[in-house]
Amino acid sequence: MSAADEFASELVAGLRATPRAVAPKWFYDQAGSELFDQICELPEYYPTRTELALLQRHAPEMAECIGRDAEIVEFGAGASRKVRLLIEALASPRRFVPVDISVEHLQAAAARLRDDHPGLAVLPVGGDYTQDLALPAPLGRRIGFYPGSSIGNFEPAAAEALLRRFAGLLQGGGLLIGVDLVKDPAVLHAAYNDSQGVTARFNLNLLARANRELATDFALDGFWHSAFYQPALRRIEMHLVCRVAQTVTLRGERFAFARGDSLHTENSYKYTAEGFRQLARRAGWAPRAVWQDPQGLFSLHWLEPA
Ligand code: AVI
Repeated sequence: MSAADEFASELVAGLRATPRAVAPKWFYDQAGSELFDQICELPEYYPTRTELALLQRHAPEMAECIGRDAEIVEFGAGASRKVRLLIEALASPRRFVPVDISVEHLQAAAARLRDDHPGLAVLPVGGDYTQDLALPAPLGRRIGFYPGSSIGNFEPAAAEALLRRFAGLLQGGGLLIGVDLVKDPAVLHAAYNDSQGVTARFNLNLLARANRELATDFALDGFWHSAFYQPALRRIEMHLVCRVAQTVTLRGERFAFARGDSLHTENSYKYTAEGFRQLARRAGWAPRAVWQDPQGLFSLHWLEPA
């Protein structure tokens, strides 16, 4: 199935469902990936800078956990900014394999990395790490890197399944994973409702992408971005809420939106460090070191196969 057919069939299923929902992986076309890179620079969006600071500060300890001659596989590599700090701290990494669904973005980031590290073998793999993913035969011990708390974008049961999948793909190697922490809801609210409206544009790009790729006719200014924290579930929810009633056609099927109807586009779960370690244990990992910033905003976990 082509990527467009897959997007169409998931969007049709999501629009038929009650409540309406679509997986956040569809945010990341070229425009969405660029908007996400802008989110990472926002003053309100603390996860990126906090995780970068943790990597800057603790990369030598992380490199010690990883060991020599490792092959690093980054899941959802995007701009591959964070892995640079790790690569610089590692002793003779064998190869870097960035995996991402947004292929153009991936290729551009891989080219930049090759320019900056001429001695490093970089082999980008375009694909969806939540589906069957064909990785090249490993060159040495394989270690996973999954920063950014993307694990938080999965329901806990799906997060557990993904951690198991990673264990299979890594063939006995460890996993370094970034996890956003439970905190003051006001800090979370600001991070997903930035004053420049970048997160709103990122959310709305999903509909713009559908219009571009699937020839749907969403009236973009007829939807607004809504993001709020659900304390009982420890998650941020993002929605696109209809403000002007409209009917949208997708692959010959018509979907009516009344004012106030919502399309749920993303969950972003937050964990306590211990809560995440328990999840990792259920997925067959043995949690080892944890690094956290002094304010307790974000964490990085080193997991080994149990
Ligand atoms: C990629 N992911 C971890 C981001 C998050 O914080 O859940 C995506 C995002 N959505 C809105 N802002 C950032």
